[in-house]
Amino acid sequence: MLSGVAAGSAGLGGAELAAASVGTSPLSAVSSWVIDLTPGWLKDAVIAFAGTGDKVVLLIVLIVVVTAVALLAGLLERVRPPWGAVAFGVLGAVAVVGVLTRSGAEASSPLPTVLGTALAVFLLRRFTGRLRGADRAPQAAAGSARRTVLIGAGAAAAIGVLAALGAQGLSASGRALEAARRAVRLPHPVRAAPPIPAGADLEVPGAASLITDNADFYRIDTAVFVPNLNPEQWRLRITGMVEQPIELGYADLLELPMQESRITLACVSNPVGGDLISTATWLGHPIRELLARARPLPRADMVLSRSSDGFTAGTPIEALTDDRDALLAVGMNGRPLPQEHGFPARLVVPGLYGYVSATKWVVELEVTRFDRARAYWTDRGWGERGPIKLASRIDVPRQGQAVGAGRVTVAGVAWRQRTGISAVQMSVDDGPWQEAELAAELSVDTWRQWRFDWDATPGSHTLRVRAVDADGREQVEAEQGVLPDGATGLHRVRVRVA
Ligand SMILES: Nc1nc2c(c(=O)[nH]1)N[C@H]1C(S)=C(S)[C@@H](COP(=O)(O)O)O[C@H]1N2
Ligand SMILES: [Mo]
Repeated sequence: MLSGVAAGSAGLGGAELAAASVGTSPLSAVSSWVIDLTPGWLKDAVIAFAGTGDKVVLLIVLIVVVTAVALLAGLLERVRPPWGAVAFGVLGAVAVVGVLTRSGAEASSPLPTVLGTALAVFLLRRFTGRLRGADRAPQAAAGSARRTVLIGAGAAAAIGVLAALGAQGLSASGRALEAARRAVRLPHPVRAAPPIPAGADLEVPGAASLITDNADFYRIDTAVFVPNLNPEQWRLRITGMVEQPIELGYADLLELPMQESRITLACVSNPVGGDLISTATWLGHPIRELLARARPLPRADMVLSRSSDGFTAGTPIEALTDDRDALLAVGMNGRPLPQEHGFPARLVVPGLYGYVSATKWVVELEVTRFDRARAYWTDRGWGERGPIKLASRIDVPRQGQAVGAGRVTVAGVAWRQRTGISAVQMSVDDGPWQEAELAAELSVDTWRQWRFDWDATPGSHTLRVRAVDADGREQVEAEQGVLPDGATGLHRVRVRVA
């Protein structure tokens, strides 16, 4: 069994190391393959249990499966050769299929997997062959032969694990890419975001800051390993139902007039009171202008944006062409997009949940129709259109927090992108709704801070918040889960007052 695990570990480590310079990493390809194949209910269960640690869970499951196969291969090869080698061959073949199903796969993509499998088979046969030899040898020689195998296998296992761990950091393309990203000089916007007005940021300690730092911005995507897109090779194609397909590179994009917008991005999977929502100052070129150059056919009603790793989002074409200024973004809070947020370019569309609009690592905009094309999540039970729902959240005090009696500041955010917020109200222990103080509005596409001075009396209390949008519509109180098109219900927080 040790022979099997050692050979498997060395094979996997070798494959990951090889993938740092050529082809595709089998771990990354198989994990995204598994994500695509996982049924929606299971995915939801894993996310409910592990949250954004879902990918760590997946990697652990993969490693457990590989280890189990390796243990079995070791046993089999010892007693029934060559069935252990066959087991590794099957595992390798499955991984090759996984690699080849990824979008953009080439003939060289499975090379690391093939090399790793060959290494694993070679080491397995070598170790178990030695052990069989030891069975026939005189006792003293047998003991020393077994020790040699033990040391060799231990070393192979350790080197394999180190190689697999180090491969990501060693990846030449990864390091070169981060250097290229840092070297990017973003153009100045022709339309800069107005300065933040006084009174827009209430700066209540513990409450969400008005603009989220890049490092704190929520991250949601199906990518187990962040795609590495070299800006020199990156191309965006506008295809499908257009009179004039167009294509542009990163340098071309940076020459185009840029605009700055403060937009609050939200995930449809954000539960009531959740933190899958953040705000940044985005720098980008209006997608409307690019589409105008491509001249969409009048019957087209959707743009299917596609990322380099095969993710797709279906956005109503009017949301990309109307005056909301949907952006092909290159900058986030004054920096080139961080790799996890879509470098070199992504879409940011005010008013729509990310899964139908905010494609990161975008490489294609296919102009099409809702009755012809389906996007990644709409194929998995989520709504076809995803307008962001009116919602509000209490940031301070936190659930379960103990506070002193007397004046307590309750504060948070409310949002209804495209429309704006006209009021936020607070209710204590299901009592009457009272008006909270609203911060100044940055834009209708940005969340709005609010605060409420609460005269807290000793005991346990429940605070509830609700918002009213600028059209006078009240936030929906009926509770609905995030599936299929975003949660509704009021955020409530229980606090203890001493
Ligand atoms: N390529 C790609 N883009 C993607 C996704 C993805 O899985 N892959 N997820 C979308 C979803 S569901 C959301 S909510 C936003 C999140 O963007 P962020 O990670 O920058 O916050 O990205 C969108 N863009
Ligand atoms: Mo999302």
